[in-house]
Parts: sequence; C-alpha cells; structure tokens
Amino acid sequence: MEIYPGTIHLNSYLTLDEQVALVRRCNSIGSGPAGFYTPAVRGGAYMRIQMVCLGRHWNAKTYKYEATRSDYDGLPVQELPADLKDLARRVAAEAGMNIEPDICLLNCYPEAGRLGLHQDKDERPETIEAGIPVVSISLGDSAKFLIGGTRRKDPVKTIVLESGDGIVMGGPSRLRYHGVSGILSDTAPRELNIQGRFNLNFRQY
Ligand SMILES: O=C(O)CCC(=O)C(=O)O
Repeated sequence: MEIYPGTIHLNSYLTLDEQVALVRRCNSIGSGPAGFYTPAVRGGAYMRIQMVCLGRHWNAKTYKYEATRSDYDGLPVQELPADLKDLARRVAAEAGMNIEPDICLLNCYPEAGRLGLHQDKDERPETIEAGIPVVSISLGDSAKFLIGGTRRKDPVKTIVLESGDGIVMGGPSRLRYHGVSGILSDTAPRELNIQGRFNLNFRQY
C-alpha cells in the first residue's frame, strides 16, 4: 500500500516461519560480541531503544558512520551478512525500488520503547539525492509508526507496523521525518516468543 509517493507499506511481507527465524537471528546478533547497547546522544541522554549496527556503526553523538563503536566500547562493527542484504534487496524490489545495502541498524524496542521524529540523512549525499530507499522490517509487537513530511512541523500520519511488515521509503520520501511513538504490548505472534519489538533498518551508505 502506498502511504505517500515513495513510501510503500508491505503488510505481512514475511511468513510466520520467516519471522521466527529472523527473531532468532536478531537475538543471536544482539547477544554476541559488539551486540546490543543503549546509545547515548549528544548531551548524554539515553535513547529509549537498544541498537546494534551491522556493516557500519552509526555514532549517536556525531551522527556519522564509522568502523568501530567509538562512542561506546570501541569494538569493530559486526558484518552485514549476505542473506540479510538479499532480504533488503527483495523488500525494496517488491516496492519497485533498488538498494545495495551495506548498513543495517537493528533496533530493539522494549515495551516502553520509542524513537523521536527524525530524518535518515547520514548516508552519502549521492545516495540520498538518488532517492535510494531505506528498507525497514518489523518483528514482534506492533509499533505506532509516525511519518510526516520533509519539515519537522509537517503533519504526520500514524501507521501500525505489525510483525512481518516491511516499509520502504525512497524517491521523494527518502527524507521524510519518521519515528515510533509507542509499542503495542502483547501483540506479537505467540510463536515468536518475544516481548517488545525488533526493527531491521537497512540503508545504502
Ligand atoms: O523502528 C522503526 O520502525 C523505525 C526505525 C528508524 O526510524 C530508524 O532506525 O531510523
């Protein structure tokens, strides 16, 4: 479903079996070395989510990508595995877009998790200007996802992202403000055995 030109919501994109496998994957990525941590932004406040970056580390203090987690523990960033890259390419293609992903932010939302309105604009200017999309996959509890315009004060739409949904924001939607205003507790499919939510957020640097 097209939410705006260039913003495509793919409802129930993943099968339940695929979701189960991906949740296991997220748990294993997050519990390994250079796993989940709670980023602190400039000024020292903590984000309301945990994160692991694959491919390149996103530094929450400088808003720059880097090879090591210099704002946290200095560990080298984990690689972005080939099958996850393929998944992002497939989701983008389903929305009629192309991506060569080299970054994935794996976000982990506890039940009280949220993420303020922001633009994804730390990738290369050429990538952003070309409208190469950001590809997002949701797992676990549903989220109230906000998406507005290219100015912070533009009106926002609220979409519920359910487990297995994809959302692709590219072309004229590449710089739309977006965020997560809340998690709907106990809405995850029982088979996933998860409380809270994972979001796989793929980008091309
Ligand atoms: O969790 C989501 O659905 C959105 C995540 C997001 O906006 C981001 O990683 O920049």
